Amino acid sequence: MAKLRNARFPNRRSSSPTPTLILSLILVFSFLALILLSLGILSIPSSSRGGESDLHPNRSSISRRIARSSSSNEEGRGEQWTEIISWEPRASIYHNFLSREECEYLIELAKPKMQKSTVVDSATGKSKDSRVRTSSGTFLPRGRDKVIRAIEKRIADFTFIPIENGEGLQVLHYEVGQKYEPHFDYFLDEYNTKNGGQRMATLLMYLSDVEEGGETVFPTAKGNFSAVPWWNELSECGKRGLSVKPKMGDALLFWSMRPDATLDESSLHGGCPVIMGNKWSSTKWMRVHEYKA
Ligand SMILES: O=C(O)CCC(=O)C(=O)O
Repeated sequence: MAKLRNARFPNRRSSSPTPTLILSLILVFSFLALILLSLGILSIPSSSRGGESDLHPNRSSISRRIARSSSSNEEGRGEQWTEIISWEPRASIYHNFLSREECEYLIELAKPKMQKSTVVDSATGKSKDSRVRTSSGTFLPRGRDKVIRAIEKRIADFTFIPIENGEGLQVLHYEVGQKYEPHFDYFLDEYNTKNGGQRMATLLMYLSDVEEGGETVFPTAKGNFSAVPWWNELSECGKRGLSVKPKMGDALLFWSMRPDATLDESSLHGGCPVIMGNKWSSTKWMRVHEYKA
């Protein structure tokens, strides 16, 4: 009987792993996990609402995400990198911020609603027609749909300014000869700062390339602006300051306020006349406080 029992339930000591073996295996796996963590191949999931829905991810998570999408191109946006172009005003370009599909989507959404652009009357704070701004445009409400929500989330991640502080996206269209003379984005009247306070920063996203002209120019930027690599490609207007040539998908971020919250006059900027082609862009103005959309 005893023999039979032994046959059905073989001797544990001879075939099951010993405590020393189990301990060694745990040690080896822990060691491997530590190596993978230190190489960044493995990551510990964040406990904060799934990570992606955070409004304020830290810098390393952004750079990891950028690095990941640039290597696998998983979002169809091409290689992404940022470039500081000026400290006065504080301005940088985020290359390939939007995909071609996102650019085309915004244009198609805006097209049926385009109206002649207006400017703010600094005496009354109300919108008025003006010869300084000859483009056409329309606003797309904040959080309007999934695509816009994804873009607005990306803007918040890049700028560290909460989605709630942003105005709706404005889509602009400039035809040949159309322009926006140099101006400030901040307000000098009380009427326009009641909702959300002052405009602190602007993100200009280029939805199309422009064959000639149409640069965004900062005429009072400090620094040697003729040193930019694209100097020879600029129009006469573009050579009047630090200029950015529109390139589909690129985004230009600049700050209208300094870190000490004073208004930065070097943020004066304008859209040069388009000489050849069409210019489509989208502007996100960001306020100091929540902007009630
Ligand atoms: O189109 C541009 O390059 C400039 C646009 C602009 O100045 C604005 O939207 O405030």
